[in-house]
Amino acid sequence: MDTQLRDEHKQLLENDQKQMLCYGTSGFRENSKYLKFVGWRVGIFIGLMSKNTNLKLGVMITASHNKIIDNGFKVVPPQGGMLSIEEEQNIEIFYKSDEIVKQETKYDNGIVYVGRDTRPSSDSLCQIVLEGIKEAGAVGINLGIVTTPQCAFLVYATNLGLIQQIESNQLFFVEYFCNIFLQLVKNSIEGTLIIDGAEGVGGIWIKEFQQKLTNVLTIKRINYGDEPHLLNEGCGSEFVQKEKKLPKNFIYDPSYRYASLDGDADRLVYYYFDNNKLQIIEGDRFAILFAMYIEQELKKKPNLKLSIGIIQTAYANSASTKYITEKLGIYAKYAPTGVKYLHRAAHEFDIGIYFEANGHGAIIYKDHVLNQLKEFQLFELELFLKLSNQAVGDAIINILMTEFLLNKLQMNIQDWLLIYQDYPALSTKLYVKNKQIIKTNYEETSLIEPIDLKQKVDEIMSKFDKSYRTCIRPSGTESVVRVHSEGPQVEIVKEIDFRINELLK
Ligand code: 16G
Ligand code: ZN
Repeated sequence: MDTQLRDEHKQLLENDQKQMLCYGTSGFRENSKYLKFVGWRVGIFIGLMSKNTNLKLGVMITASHNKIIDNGFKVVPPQGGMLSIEEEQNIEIFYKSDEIVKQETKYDNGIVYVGRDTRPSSDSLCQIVLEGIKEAGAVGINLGIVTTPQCAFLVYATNLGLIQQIESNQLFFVEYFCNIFLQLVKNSIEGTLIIDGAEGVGGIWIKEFQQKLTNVLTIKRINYGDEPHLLNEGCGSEFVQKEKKLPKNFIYDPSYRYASLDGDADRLVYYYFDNNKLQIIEGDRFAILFAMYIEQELKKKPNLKLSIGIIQTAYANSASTKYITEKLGIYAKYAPTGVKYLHRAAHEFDIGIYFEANGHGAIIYKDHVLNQLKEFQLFELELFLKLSNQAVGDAIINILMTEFLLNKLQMNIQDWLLIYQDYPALSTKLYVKNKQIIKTNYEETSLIEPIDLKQKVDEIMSKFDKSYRTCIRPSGTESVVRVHSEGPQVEIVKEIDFRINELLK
């Protein structure tokens, strides 16, 4: 079976003049027609990994906000989060190797949970992953259609012993978080929240939350997955945030709050629409809202010393970074684009808050934090942190945290937008043949190679005030180079963007 699948795979790639796949920013991701063999090898690899560690692992089958024809595999390590760099390299080597060398595993048993999104290819890819797991002599458990953060949380919770048998406990995720939310929010929250589910899995699972929370939170769902063939089309967070357009089936009411999820429910944006103007709450503002409340609570107990850090990427609006460091007095740090880098960097703090501008994000905290909060009688903050999904950034859970805070701080979306004003910014992309020649520093804030390009960029930038910046980086998901420029005046930002794009052509 292995040889046959591998030969088929290689032939297919050769016909289309494609290279073997890489385990990239968000796992293996490609057009689903290339993924059968990949899924089989991923299954074997993870089965063996579970048998070597005696821990439960997970695989999520999704291509998130990408086209419906695409799909992918994201491996969920025992503690949630992402694989280490070494493990990523190992899985890629394992997939690329000509033959599987039989190996003795440390333990006889292994368990792997497999979740999938609503894509048409997801079911058959799930079956092939399960076969791979079986081939490795481990047990594969089919979680069915779940969100990416739900899959990660179930793996995390089962390894912690919070949950015994996932098979008979599909709703554990919903019950666990609704239970905490209902302890936090006693009275009903005013207004209506419209959630755009991107016609994907998030829209489906929101229904469970909607029913359980009906006494405290009024949710209306749009694009909730009854038209799964329209996944991410004209709806969802990627569409709203990148195109700066309202999702299909939008229901206008100036008193409503709006939120959009992406195709696997790990990204979230909120927005406000009035007078024909759409104003979007991106990741930076979630980080600030969460941090403001945490700071406010911790200030009540000056003897409680906890380190807090906010992790952003080079795409964060500089006005947000300025607000975090100057107004909130919180340490802000950049990590490279991609959840895995932010998640890792956030672990350096007692309480680490990370968000990408595109709406991926979470609060993660060290083990001792909850006990300390209890000791200092900060019970509400303890509950708030417990509400955050520790396994990975979670759009649905971040909605609950946001709804609690807006209500608690008596803020509406306009107030949230008024906390600070974004600098005008422009993000553009340019199709290039060889994006790999572009190298940046670790934070992706400045260009390192090619040297002559760097010199030209520096020359352009030297003509403008220091408050203007531009970053150029190769995309990890497309054959493009991305340019992000910002500064106080929109006309100048446009000029910078134009000149940089000309250089790259
Ligand atoms: C992936 C990443 C996302 C990142 C995006 C950048 C995960 C789960 N997803 O979707 O965090 O923002 O790539 O794309 O890590 P780019 O490299 O094309 O700009
Ligand atoms: Zn996603």
